[in-house]
Amino acid sequence: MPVSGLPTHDIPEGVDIDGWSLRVDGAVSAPIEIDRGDLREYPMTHYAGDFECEAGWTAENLSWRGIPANELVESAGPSADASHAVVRSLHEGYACVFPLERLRGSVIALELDGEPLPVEHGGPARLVPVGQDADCWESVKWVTDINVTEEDPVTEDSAKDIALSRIDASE
Ligand SMILES: Nc1nc2c(c(=O)[nH]1)N[C@H]1C(S)=C(S)[C@@H](COP(=O)(O)O)O[C@H]1N2
Ligand SMILES: [Mo]
Repeated sequence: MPVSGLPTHDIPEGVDIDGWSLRVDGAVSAPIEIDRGDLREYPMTHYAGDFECEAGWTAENLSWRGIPANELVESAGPSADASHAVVRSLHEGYACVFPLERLRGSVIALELDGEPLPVEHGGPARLVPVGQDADCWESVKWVTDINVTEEDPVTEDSAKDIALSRIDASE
């Protein structure tokens, strides 16, 4: 039995969660880097929702638990002009750009359906955007870096292209 209704995909080459840590850096006054042990110092929240992939499948009523992204962003002290963030991953080359306000409202999920988030679904930490209008590629698995910026780093965003080219290839 899979841990959830999420289908399992191959873990990209090079994803090695030993020594995983999560940084918040860029346009912040106090960059932070937290490891697995530090995670429990942050408050946790719960979010339940369906997860819909552009490829045509939906996993219904997933129950996520994790740290509100706002807690991490705030603790690093974003600059007054901070407007966006690039979220990066152990998955080399995968990067997703968010307006900072949207990122603040999302969850850095550590648990799925009451279990520690399995590595195949992005453990130890997966970004879960909150709300109906999120795109599947915004749910960055194996998050390692939230890089705060003062302008829209459009050219940094690779997640959508990676996800859509994978969908095209499977059709
Ligand atoms: N790092 C990373 N995160 C990612 C992706 C990816 O290729 N790399 N794919 C995205 C897409 S398109 C989907 S549909 C979901 C799939 O989640 P799952 O593998 O847990 O089913 O992960 C998202 N997050
Ligand atoms: Mo997707």
